[in-house]
Amino acid sequence: MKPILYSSINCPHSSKTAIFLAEKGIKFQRVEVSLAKKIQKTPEYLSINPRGTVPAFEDEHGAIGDSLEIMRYIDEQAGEQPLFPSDPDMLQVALQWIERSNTEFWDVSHHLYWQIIQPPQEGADWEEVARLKAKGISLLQELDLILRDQAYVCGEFSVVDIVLIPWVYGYQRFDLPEAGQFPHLEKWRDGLAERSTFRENHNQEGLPLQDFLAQRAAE
Ligand SMILES: N[C@@H](CCC(=O)N[C@@H](CS)C(=O)NCC(=O)O)C(=O)O
Repeated sequence: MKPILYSSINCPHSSKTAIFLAEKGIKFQRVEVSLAKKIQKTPEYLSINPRGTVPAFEDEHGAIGDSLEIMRYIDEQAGEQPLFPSDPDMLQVALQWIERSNTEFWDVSHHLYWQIIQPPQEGADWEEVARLKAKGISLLQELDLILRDQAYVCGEFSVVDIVLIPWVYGYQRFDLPEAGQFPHLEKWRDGLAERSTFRENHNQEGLPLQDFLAQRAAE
């Protein structure tokens, strides 16, 4: 069977997983699980991923419902070029970056979204916005310093670059960073955004789940 990525447009975990699969040369079908319509909590989807989240990946061996688990599985299965570092110390560094991307980078993006793009009825809390932006700037500054001396976050292109790009790229919606503030980071970000794996897989929408299931039942 052709592998399936169950994902949702604008979901960073889905985007990074799709980019990772493409970088590993996996040809997959993308199926859209609309979060707005709460499709992730329907019995049909829960039977694929009982966690009720996207992304999930399915191949002839079964389904996996977590982005890190999917990426580790694929890295072992496919492609000649591993994207997780093989050196044990470097692997720990990479796993720490993945953890930080899921916590610190996520935190800034998530809360700025709910302050600026979908503000509460009483209006944005501008002190909170300033605090979140300052946190975002310090994270970007940290990356800019690393990228001053090397092309990629762990030296070689790796899973860490892939997991960070949806956040760093997404921060631009909040005018982070300001133009010219972090030249090394901007070069890295623009370079990654030029890769076809990024352009073809970041924030993409798949075939709606119901249509996909109907099509599969008819085969
Ligand atoms: N640890 C999970 C987190 C996935 C996650 O939080 N996905 C969000 C969308 S970006 C989701 O499915 N939210 C819907 C929900 O929790 O109901 C992973 O990395 O795959």
